[in-house]
Amino acid sequence: MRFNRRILTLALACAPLAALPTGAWAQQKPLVMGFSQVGAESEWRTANSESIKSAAKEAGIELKFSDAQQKQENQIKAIRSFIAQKVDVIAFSPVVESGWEPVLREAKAAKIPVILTDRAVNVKDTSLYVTFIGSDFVEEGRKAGRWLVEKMKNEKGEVNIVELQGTVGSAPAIDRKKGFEEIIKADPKFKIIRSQTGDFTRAKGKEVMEAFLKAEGKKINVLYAHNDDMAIGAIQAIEEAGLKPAKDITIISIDAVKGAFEAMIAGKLNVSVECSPLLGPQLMAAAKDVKAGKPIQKRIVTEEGIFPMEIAAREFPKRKY
Ligand code: GYE
Repeated sequence: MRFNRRILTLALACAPLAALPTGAWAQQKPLVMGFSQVGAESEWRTANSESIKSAAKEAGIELKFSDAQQKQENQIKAIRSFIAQKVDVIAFSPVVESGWEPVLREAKAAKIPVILTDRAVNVKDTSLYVTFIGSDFVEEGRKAGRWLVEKMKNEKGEVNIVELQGTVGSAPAIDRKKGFEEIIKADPKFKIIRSQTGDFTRAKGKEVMEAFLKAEGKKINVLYAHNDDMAIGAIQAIEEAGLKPAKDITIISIDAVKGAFEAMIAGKLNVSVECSPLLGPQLMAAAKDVKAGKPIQKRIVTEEGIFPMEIAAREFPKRKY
């Protein structure tokens, strides 16, 4: 009898809690996000990871962060592990565009929403992700192209361009090439004489530029690099070949990270098109909205500008990455 009464007292004490609506319970638990990052290949990526980590902290979101070292298989493994751990939201920056359907279908079957950030995927069924937050890479390529067309408008002869592409099959490499070509093809004097991947890294950028210089030498008028790190590596190769970067060879790159500003201020890089890595706050806001069942835009585009060397010193103190 005494035993029963105890149980009864306990049950009564717990009753007010049990009566709370489930939504209120859910709000007390921190939202858990599994994030699969591409790697640590560039200054841009370092700033991006930093932005995501600090924004998660700020938003009170528990972040499970996984670095894929530029390998799709590692990203697929990480996403599967997030599904097994039953996280609330999965976010990732896909290293390449294709090959994501199976794992995204697994996430969907587990009812875990997926947010894409930075890079896009190429899937037929767009219900496999809730939104894509990031830059318009085709437009970045166009900005690079427009800058070059303007700079070379009085040039009568051929303009020989070498191109350092980003990671093969990645959205920024595909789109930055496309946007740039779309603009320069209007004038046949522009010719891309060599184009190869430098995998978005300084080391590869330098190595490939060395090969370009060996093959083409003084014929090269312009270098178009899909990111600043590859341009910075290439600048070293150009100097080692006894040429003057930004003078003998006009250099255009993308990202506008601090390293690019330093190169512009030193007179070694002509222009960098901005690509903002500070996607963390938007990502966390989107995750909260998705979890709260609020409607969310399918595409959230980052706004960005372009910085020629002439204004680099003035802009540098304002830069956040
Ligand atoms: O431009 C490059 C990085 O996906 C936009 O990846 C990103 C690119 C960025 O490695 O520096």
